[in-house]
Amino acid sequence: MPIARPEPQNARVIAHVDMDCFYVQVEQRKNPDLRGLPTAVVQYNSWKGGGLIAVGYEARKFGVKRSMRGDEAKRICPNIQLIQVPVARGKADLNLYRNAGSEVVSILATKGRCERASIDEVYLDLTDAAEMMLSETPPEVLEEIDEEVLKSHVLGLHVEGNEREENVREWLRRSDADHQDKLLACGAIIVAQLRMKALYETKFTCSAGIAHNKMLAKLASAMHKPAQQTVVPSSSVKDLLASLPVKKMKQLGGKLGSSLQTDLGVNNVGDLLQFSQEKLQEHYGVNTGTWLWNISRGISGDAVVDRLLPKSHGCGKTFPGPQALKTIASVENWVNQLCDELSERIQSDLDQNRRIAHTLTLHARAFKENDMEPQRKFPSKSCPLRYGTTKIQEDAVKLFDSGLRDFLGSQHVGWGITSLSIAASKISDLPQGTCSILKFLQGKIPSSTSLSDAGEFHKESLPLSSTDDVQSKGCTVMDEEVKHKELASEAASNDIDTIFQAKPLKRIGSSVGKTKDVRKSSILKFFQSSNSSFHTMNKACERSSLDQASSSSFPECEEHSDLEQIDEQVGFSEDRIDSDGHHNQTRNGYTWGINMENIDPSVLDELPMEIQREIREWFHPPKRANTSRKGSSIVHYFSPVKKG
Ligand code: DCP
Repeated sequence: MPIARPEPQNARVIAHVDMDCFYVQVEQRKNPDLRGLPTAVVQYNSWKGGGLIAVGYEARKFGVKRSMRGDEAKRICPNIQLIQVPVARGKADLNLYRNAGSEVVSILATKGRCERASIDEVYLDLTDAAEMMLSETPPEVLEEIDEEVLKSHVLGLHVEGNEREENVREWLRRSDADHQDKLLACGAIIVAQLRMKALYETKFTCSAGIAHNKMLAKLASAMHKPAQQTVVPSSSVKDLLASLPVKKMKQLGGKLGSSLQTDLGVNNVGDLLQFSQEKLQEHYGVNTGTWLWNISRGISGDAVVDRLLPKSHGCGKTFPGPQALKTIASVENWVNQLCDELSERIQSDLDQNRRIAHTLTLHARAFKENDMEPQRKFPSKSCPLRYGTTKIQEDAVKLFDSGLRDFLGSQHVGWGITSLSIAASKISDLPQGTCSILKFLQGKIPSSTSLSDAGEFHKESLPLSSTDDVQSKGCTVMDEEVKHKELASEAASNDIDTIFQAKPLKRIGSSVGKTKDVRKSSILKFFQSSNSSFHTMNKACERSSLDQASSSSFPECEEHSDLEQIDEQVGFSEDRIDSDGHHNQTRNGYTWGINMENIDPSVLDELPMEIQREIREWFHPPKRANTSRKGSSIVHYFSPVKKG
């Protein structure tokens, strides 16, 4: 649902930058012989020559379109070069394109806040850079204006033939322009520079829109392609929207746009101007009504969010017609392959960006034979995400089983799956507070641990890997180079099991090459020294069998329609009386016997919320036993084996 946000008071300069025929450009960079030739990238499925997913501009001249299949494209453009998308695990592998997109993003992000909106497009907030240019070197004092800037399209600017560039130059340098237009002129210069830099460094061209908000910038970037840019002065907004079909507007492509057409007779966005805000609110509610009123005037306050990385990772596969999956074994096979890819991607996100995904979701499309309730959909299912391919696979299969049970209900009929996808979402940065936790632990841990060694502790809070030779960091100030290495190395760890295997760690900085038994500096060690009953867990950890620990627990499913039923299947926590008569809460069968009073509460405050909640519950169990199951991530961080 669109959200109505007023424009901020001060004028902004926002750019939307979109790569041109992106996958084709990536393939042409890989194989320069393709440059200049009509080219398209086709999907993995080779039926009728494969579906076209990207079409180069040379091929577009022949009428080749994305909706076509390869055979049809060949008919209308016999010389077309059809490049199959790379394949891994029996499906399209987009890593090549993702990485190419990241190359461009890293250049575009140098001039202001940057939001990566998709694999090949970003929004930039260039307000500060434009204001600075305006105060230091406004366009009117520039002796030279780059040709690329002069090729800009300025909406509403009257241009004629050869005078085009001259007219643009004049517009850019107008001393009598208002502040908003002057800012846009600076934005146009900055964006042209960024596009040139991207071309020079990556060999990719892109197109851009420059306006006062995201909505207008996005509309503008698509107006002149490839390798061009379009500026939207405020004075041109009314004309732009007057002739813009509603379906072309983001958020109006679906039901809302159809309703505007059929119920209100609105075909172009500008037609909305005839309706009062109250009238639109009456029809569509206060928020959507206000949003419609706003957009018809070019008002949109959405901020450019500082995000260079995707909000979630997902991968899927369709199985159309006869390819539908009809057995559990075939579904599991595909779920495993998808999980394999997902696991690799979230691991690389962790390694490179120190980000952890918290939720695993499985979506599917399905049908039943002789369906009596054709409208019943296969429910999407979610559970907390555990790192490690095997665990993700196990959980995803269980999510599928659960979804299938709900989908079939009491019916015993044949079924088929026509699409499967899994996603890792709720991605957050690794907690920052580990440094002071380390310092705290430092004080608690006797023996050889010195301040300079504190760096090793932080690893315990990560989903870690089985890298033998992992570098670690100190938690005080590091120089940039060290930080850089640290990101790669620290995150090279991907599975908590490793930590419990006491692998030697190699440090960087002053103590390079020094090795250390990680158990000596482990959070577990601290817990152990606090209370000997922790022994059970530590032993379990050393056996390093997170997989075993979790193998019997059903992942907690969050299904958006039927939670209760899932809860019955979750065997996650129970209260037990131990042999000494102590009341210990157990999780998956292992025992915690630590006194909450021994832990500085401020230290717990630095752990992720869900872990804090869980730890606190362990020590102060709620009256009802089974309430600590949701998002019990510490189990996923530190999962030991079941108590024998
Ligand atoms: N893509 C895809 N499947 C689709 C649409 C797009 O796999 N249905 C991929 C291929 C595109 C890339 O995403 O190259 C970016 O999509 P765009 O919609 O931005 O289109 P292009 O960049 O290919 O062309 P344009 O120059 O028109 O933006």
